Amino acid sequence: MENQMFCFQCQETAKGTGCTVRGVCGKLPETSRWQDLLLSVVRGVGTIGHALSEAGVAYDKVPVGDMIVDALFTTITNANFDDSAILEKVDRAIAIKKQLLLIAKDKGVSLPDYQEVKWGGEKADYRAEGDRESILRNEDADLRSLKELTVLGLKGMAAYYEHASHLNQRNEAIIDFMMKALGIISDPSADMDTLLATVLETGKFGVDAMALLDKANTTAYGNPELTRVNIGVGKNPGILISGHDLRDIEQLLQQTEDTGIDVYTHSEMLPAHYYPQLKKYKHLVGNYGNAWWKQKEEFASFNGPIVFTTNCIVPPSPSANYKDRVFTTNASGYPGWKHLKADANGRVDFSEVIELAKTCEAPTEIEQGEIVGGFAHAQVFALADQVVEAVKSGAIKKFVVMSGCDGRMKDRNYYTDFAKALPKDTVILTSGCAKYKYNKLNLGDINGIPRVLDAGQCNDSYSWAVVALKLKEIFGAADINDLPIFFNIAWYEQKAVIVLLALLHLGVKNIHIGPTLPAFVSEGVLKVLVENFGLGTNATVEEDIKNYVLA
Ligand code: SF4
Ligand code: SF3
Repeated sequence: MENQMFCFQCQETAKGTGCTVRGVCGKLPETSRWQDLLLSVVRGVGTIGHALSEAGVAYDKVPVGDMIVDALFTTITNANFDDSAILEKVDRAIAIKKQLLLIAKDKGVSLPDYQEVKWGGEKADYRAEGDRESILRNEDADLRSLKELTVLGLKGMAAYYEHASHLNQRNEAIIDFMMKALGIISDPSADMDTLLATVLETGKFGVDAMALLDKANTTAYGNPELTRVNIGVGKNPGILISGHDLRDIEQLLQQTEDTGIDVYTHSEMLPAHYYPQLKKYKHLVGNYGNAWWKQKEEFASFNGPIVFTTNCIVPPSPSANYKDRVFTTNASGYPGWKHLKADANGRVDFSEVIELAKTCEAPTEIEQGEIVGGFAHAQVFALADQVVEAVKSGAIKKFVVMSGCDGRMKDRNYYTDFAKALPKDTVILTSGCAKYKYNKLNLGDINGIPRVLDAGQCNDSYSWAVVALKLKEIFGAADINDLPIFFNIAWYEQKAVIVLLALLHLGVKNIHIGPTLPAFVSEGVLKVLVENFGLGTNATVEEDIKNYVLA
């Protein structure tokens, strides 16, 4: 049977090869087509924008960059299922493309003759162009793999860039690179060497994007600090906020102050509690639930409104009792859920959410206790003497970086079992929603240093790179790979792809990613990654502990 769609960008892809009928995530073929179309237009915009820059033609890059970033982010796994919202973005991208084409014509800049550049953007052609764009247009598996590694890395980079831009931190060099890379992957004649170099350069700009977001978050909200987060509930009605956008939670906290409504974080929003300028709000009372994939049960028992500021959205079942109380912001969207659009100053009006919350019951308690986090680079540096002493005395023998994503597949129990089986002289360094596999296990501490150090969201994996570089300096190691650190990373969506490429750029070797290797890494490309970077995947808990922790 002919494919209805083709998508293989996430770890849960059908049969480990690609979703061809509908997404395991719930993405329908029509939505997939419009996402493909959006990516095609964005590749055209990137190609033209890059050609203009190369020719030294100045133009206003901010709206172009913001559009590219939003479009890439929109196509990330589980972010946006709303066809009409995606098609609006297509229209906007085409309008920008036309403006750039006019500038190129006016300035006499010659453009490559790729289909993405030539296509005129007629509405009647949307369907055909969306179908043409399919990932399978690249017939050579290795070339396709490198092109996809690049664009999936760009999606993750775009997500981080967008959060930073909401806090008024932008970086033209990152946008320039995005456009250059979009141009390279549009070129039908791009060869392996060029594409491999582009993948690696994507990692470099991934580091820059994470550093930019780190600067944006810490400038606005202070450095994350050791924090105990309540996982029980209070008596007031609550609003649950999920996703990664700190500017949104700040605005929600400001607008709910003195209203009698409490605010709870869900999944990747948990680290908001670690920032001094967010934790100061008394009505930010706790974290409700777990990682994204448990949302169906958890949203049902939360009883109040839910706000998604980014992925990961799980489509609700038709009988879900919470369907009428979910809202989205930024690049996220779902048909039938109200989208709250920021105004020109970036202000999001949450009054409708707040009024709805006032009519809802308080959340039903699903657990009690607390979790500890806030170990981003500044907090770890504050503990540096203690950490160095523990390493020197042999109290800490190994650090295991277990950052990344969580997911619903059973083989992810590996990570819980692995955390439990680790010797007591090891410390887990985590970030991203992967932590929910072991952050409630009470794994204890080593001389007062908790055995699970949570830096924050997936982008805060950046902190572990900064900490590793600092340890290298302190211990006078010649190479980052000489440190007693093992990278055993769980992945699900494309933000994990940019984190991986960033780590490769920083020279980290022998990273393990699991629970399975990406379908978009072809055999040929895997061989290159294994030979040059020692990339591997997880085996059994016992084998991995023996070979990489005790070794
Ligand atoms: Fe399939 Fe993942 Fe793509 Fe969804 S995002 S369609 S689950 S590969
Ligand atoms: Fe999680 Fe989606 Fe990847 Fe940010 S919220 S890490 S999966």
